[in-house]
Amino acid sequence: MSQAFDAVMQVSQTDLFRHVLNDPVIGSSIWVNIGVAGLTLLFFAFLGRNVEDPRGQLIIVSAMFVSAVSIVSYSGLASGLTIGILEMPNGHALEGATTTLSHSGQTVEGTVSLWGRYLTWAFSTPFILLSLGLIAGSNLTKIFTAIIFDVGIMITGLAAALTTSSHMMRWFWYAISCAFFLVVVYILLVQWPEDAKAAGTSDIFSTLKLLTVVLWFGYTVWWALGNEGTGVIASSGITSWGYSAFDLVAKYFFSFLVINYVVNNTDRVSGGAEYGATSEAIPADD
Ligand code: RET
Repeated sequence: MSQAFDAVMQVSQTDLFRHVLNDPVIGSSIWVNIGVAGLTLLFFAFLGRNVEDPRGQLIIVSAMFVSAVSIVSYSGLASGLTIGILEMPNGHALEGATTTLSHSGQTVEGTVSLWGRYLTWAFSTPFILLSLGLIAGSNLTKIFTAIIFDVGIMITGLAAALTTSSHMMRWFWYAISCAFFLVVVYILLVQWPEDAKAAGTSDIFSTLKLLTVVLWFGYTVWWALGNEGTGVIASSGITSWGYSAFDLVAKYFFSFLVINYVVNNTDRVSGGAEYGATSEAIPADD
């Protein structure tokens, strides 16, 4: 009787908050990143403190914002606000799966989805691309194109994760997301390297490009393997740690490389003191 009651129990936000806090694997995958994001943000502010060039500052602020969004993203997950327990549709590997809440021992139907990640990637990854596009010296059209398709990747990825009506529709969303991803890959591998050559930033751009393309494919494959995809990795904790590990390199190490480059090569990325000015006057630099 009590078993049957547990299985249909509604899971509250408080339950999810406590579940995360008490599950060492999911919990650490979230809380570690809040700490690292905060520390990197302070470190980056320190590192970039003497850059006065407006275009250089724009690249630095853009890279720093990735860490700022990360704190928000992981706080959403830690608080249980952007987590759900989803019952997967017929045909999904985790159809009929149950989750035992770590704080109460109660068993509920469904698998844990950390869907807030996909939502917040829509706000963090555009700034990765903005800093890359600016370093490559690309034009507004290409930067805009990369960013809107990138937002498209994340929102359709969110749709794939949240769809519970049909197994096929989950993968249909996934396919749309991958199509958008190919547009971004094309810009990264074909368009921006040429721009970077012209801008004299090929050396750093090649490193950042490689890091980005390899890791972003990593996220894509990980989704397909994880508890929301084929379920080859059925544990939501391990799935979450995969993304958290990718994040350490794709966000913080990436931003470090960007900011460190700008600090040491400000003249290469400079657009002059009037860059972006909105009137004849040159704005004060502090
Ligand atoms: C999803 C699933 C649907 C198909 C594709 C995906 C790609 C995700 C990527 C994420 C990159 C995230 C980063 C986060 C750092 O803040 C949504 C997993 C193509 C490329 C860099």
